[in-house]
Amino acid sequence: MAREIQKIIVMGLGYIGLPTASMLATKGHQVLGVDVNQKAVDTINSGRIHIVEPDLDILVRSAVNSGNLRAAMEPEEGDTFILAVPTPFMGIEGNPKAPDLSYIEAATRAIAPHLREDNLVILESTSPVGTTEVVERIIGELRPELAGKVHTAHCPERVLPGHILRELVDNDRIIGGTTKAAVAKAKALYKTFCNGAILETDSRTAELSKLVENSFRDVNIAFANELSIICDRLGINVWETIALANRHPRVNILQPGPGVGGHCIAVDPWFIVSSAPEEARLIRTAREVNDNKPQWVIQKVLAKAQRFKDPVIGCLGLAFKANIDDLRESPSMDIVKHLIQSGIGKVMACEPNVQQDKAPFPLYELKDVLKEADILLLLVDHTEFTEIDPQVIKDKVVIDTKGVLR
Ligand code: SAJ
Repeated sequence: MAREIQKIIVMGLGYIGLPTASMLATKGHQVLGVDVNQKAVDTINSGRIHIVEPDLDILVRSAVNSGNLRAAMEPEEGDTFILAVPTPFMGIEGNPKAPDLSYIEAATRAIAPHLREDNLVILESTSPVGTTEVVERIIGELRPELAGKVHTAHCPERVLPGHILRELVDNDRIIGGTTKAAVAKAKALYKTFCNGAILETDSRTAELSKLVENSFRDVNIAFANELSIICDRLGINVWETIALANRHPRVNILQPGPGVGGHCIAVDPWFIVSSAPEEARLIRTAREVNDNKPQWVIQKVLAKAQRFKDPVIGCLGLAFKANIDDLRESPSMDIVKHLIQSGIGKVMACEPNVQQDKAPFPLYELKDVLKEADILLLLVDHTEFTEIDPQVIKDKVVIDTKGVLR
């Protein structure tokens, strides 16, 4: 059967929407990407990108040059609509971690006037259970004549920042439709670019599966972080302990660090807690363990700093994980900001992946930090830091939150 070329409207041109829109365009679909940010729209239309992700610039350029991808501030009619907008926290007093669905609701309202019978609406945004039904309800309210005639499905994104393009193609994909027809339509579309298995389910199960994936990782990182604190108290090397325990055929402990950053793993578990506050006890505790780790690191540094009259504290790494430049929700940023505010001494932060104008405090070259620091705090396992010669730092107080300066 010949592959159907569709007109696809992608709402939200961020880390998920833009790669997905470009990928679909390079597979021959006519794609309109929609974003509320005029600058992002202009940048994309000129074949460039406004976010950092390896090789995305090449994909976007080729999609725009082919004529199959364009960006705009408003949607239009199409065959399939993909919602890839953020789901942050509400941040309200009393329930600060409740999910904020306003972007999804606004995107649904924006596409509603353009919907036609037999259209498919796919929610890709990570969402609390029941959100796909909310999308369906809004459409039903705004376009009652289309009730039961527009298909809706949840196809959660699962790509790892830094490897988005590879994982977009290779990962298995969950498709949760509110009807069987919705699943079949979504499956046909994802098959045009996805080599992984397409796994079919209902929308609520798909929503929870996505949240569960990130919660699984969060709980396991919390286990590692708690172990690191226990080992510190007992004077045992946590990295060696984990490496040894992981030699058991059914043990696979993750790695401790300065805390959990990024906009997914530190956020999504709260959506489960929000839906089942009494039941999600372990998931909530894991979040709290990970959120408290930066404070523990800060206290560790402050305690070591007592030994010095005017300590120079070298902080290695600000990004939320290794070999990326993303500072958002980074525990390292919080730690460095707090150390600067504490006035304990001179804080020299080093982040080789970030230009000075992107950082809210002075950045230093690695060689200067290694020369001047009394205390060396390793926060991110960037390659530049894992290659530091142990001889150069042998006389310093080293606090290594990632276990790479052994
Ligand atoms: N981290 C640790 N120890 C570890 C692993 C990670 O402390 O052993 C920390 C990292 O340093 C970072 C945070 O966890 O601060 C999150 O990093 P990550 O690499 O685990 O995940 P993200 O946030 O970049 O992407 C995750 C992925 N989810 C899973 O692996 C289950 C990705 O597949 C999702 O698509 C993405 O969330 C998302 O968008 O939901």
